[in-house]
Amino acid sequence: MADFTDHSNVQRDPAELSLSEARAEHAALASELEAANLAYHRDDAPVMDDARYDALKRRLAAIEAAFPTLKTPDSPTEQVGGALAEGFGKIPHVVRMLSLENAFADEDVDDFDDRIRKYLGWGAQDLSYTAEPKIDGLSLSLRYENGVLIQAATRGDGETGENVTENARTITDIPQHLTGAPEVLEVRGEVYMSHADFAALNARQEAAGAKTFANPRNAAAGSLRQLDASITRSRPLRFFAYAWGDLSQPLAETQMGAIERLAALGFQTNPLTRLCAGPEALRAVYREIEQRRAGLGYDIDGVVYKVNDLALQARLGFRSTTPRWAIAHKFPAELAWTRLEKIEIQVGRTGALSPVARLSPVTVGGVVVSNATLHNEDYIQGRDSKGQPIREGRDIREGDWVQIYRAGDVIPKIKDVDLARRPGDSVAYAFPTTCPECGSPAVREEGDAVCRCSGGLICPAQAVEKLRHFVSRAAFDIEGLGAKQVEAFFADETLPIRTPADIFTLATRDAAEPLRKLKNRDGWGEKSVTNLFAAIEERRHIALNRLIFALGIRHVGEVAAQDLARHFGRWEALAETLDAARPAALAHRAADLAEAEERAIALGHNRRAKVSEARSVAIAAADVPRGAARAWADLVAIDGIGPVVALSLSDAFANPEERAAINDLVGFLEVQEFVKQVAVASPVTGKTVVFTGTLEKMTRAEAKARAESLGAKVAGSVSAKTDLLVAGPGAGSKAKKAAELGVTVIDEDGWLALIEGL
Ligand code: 3BA
Repeated sequence: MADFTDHSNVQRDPAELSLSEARAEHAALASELEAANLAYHRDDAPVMDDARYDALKRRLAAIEAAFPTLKTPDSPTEQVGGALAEGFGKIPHVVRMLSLENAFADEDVDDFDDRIRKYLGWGAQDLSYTAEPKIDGLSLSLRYENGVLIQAATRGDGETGENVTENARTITDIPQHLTGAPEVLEVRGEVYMSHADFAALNARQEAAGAKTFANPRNAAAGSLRQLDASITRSRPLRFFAYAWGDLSQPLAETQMGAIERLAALGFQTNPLTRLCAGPEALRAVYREIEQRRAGLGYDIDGVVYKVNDLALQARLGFRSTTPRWAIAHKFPAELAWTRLEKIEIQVGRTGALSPVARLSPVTVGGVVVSNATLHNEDYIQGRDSKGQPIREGRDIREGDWVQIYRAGDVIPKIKDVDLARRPGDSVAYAFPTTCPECGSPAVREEGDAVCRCSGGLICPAQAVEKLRHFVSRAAFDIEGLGAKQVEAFFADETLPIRTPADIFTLATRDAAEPLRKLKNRDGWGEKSVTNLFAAIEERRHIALNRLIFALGIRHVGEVAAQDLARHFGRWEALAETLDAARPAALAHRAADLAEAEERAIALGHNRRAKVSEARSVAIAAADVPRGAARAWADLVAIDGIGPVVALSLSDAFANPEERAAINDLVGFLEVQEFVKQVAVASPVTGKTVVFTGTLEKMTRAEAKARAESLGAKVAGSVSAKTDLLVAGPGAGSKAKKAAELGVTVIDEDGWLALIEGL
């Protein structure tokens, strides 16, 4: 991450400051950080994003390094990153709490309907949806057993939430007892605060000299997450039910029916929930709800559409974290004008140079915004990725007045620039040609919108971002070693962590006990250090997919990592295949380059330099050994792994520094073989299945997703490894080959019978 602050004046080297200047800046920074800490931890109302927080803290540390007398025990640099929300127990969700995919444009609604029809192989048949306001609150899952409320949990990360049972019991909309409910019933919905209650609460808070809340959502979150339930009781929270989790018996056959059932059981359900026959009707409800928005008396931020038929919902299932059968159509984001003070460059994990606009702080939709993304060089210049003008071609410069918007929880963006207010002496922004962090050349490859630092692990920004990624939740997820801590370790002189492998030598690094070195540093105490070492030790055993994801290789996300782990099973198998495939990977790149050049030449562009590069790579890779070709074919045949991912992996493994870091790391680990996560052991678990011919009761996509969710591996072609061929009408060569190899062949009905009831 880049080292910056968005103080409007250019930052001076701390060594050049006088003591009184340093003291003044130190005091200002310290108070800003303290306010941010309180806002974040106590009020659940962040006033700045992590990047800015970190930058301010680093500036403070730099000043303290130059003026050690300013470093007092109560300095924010002496405080631990951020006390986590302690005090609430954790509750694993029996049924995961998913997220909602967002739609912004009317066309997205048609796409949603199209995608569903395609997935289900649904022609012009009726397909109805529900539409309901999207409440801007926080999700809560309530567990009832034999009609008695026994547990309430926040969403958390979707897998595990916080136990807020005592607090939920104080909410009058939440029944403590139900009559006629299934034995087990988890009701899910949104906790929120009405506008009137919010205003009254803030008035009371103000009169009592207590802090006020920025918006109803923050007030609701802050009120629900009180360790003292009597405080929650005094806060007027409400609850709308709209979904469910674990169930001993279905609630109904349709979404609408289920909502009606929840209402009959005594829950508040949203009165604007409507049944719609298709996208056109959905858009009509969207406009109706949008019109009534201001008069509702509570905040909503869009309309949620869901497939009405629950059997279809089940068939559609979900993709990684979002159901295929639901979408949130968000209202247009709020806009605000402010001055762009400075354009700064952040360097990401894969070296991408991302321009960020440092703004004069402005409130957009209840949140103070002081940064916005500028995407890339073209975006600043007023062009999109295809070279078409955006903002009618207007560029963005330092000192410009820009219009900011926030869509959902994402980073604020810039919508427009006001040329009438552009200062006379302004100059076009010159995108850097070297990495601002390490000075290495920044290169932009043919067809890539992004300019990248070529420094690799030499670049401190890339190295630290890789580490942050390495410890992230879906990667190594080491308790007590989050992004903030790992950054502090990266900068540390006595006991540094510069590479992932360093994490695993931390406890035994040198003769002088690391415990003593760590203790009293950054708020570490004896207990937290011991816990940290234990947590690291625990992670020496790591799942293969987590390890692959943790390496932070470009294009290798959680899903690709899972696909690779499922295919190779063992780390060694992956590494061996990648090594073997290297010559073929290079040949693939050469062919790609040559093809791009041919196209360029055909278009009359002069690209001699590039052509010769392509040639030299092609020559280097001329005779691809048979084994390499086979390994490459093995790699790109994996479902979900295309040449882009395969090449990126190959490059990472072939890069000497990167490979050394990977090997060092793996040397400390015991990589577990990939285990398929299947809810039920099925007759197809671990089997390799091939679908061929026409399927009549489901689409290929659905068949594949279903087979995989049952633990099967779906392949595209029949080989000796195939266990089962599902052949529909028109099956040709694959059926023949299966017969030759003695592979079991069944038809679609046979397949459905096999997996029935699972
Ligand atoms: N419906 C939020 N998720 C929602 C059940 C699905 C869902 C929501 C919704 C996933 C609202 C994501 C968190 C979550 C319960 C998972 C709604 C609203 N439906 N009406 C489709 O009004 N905010 N949020 N909550 N399960």
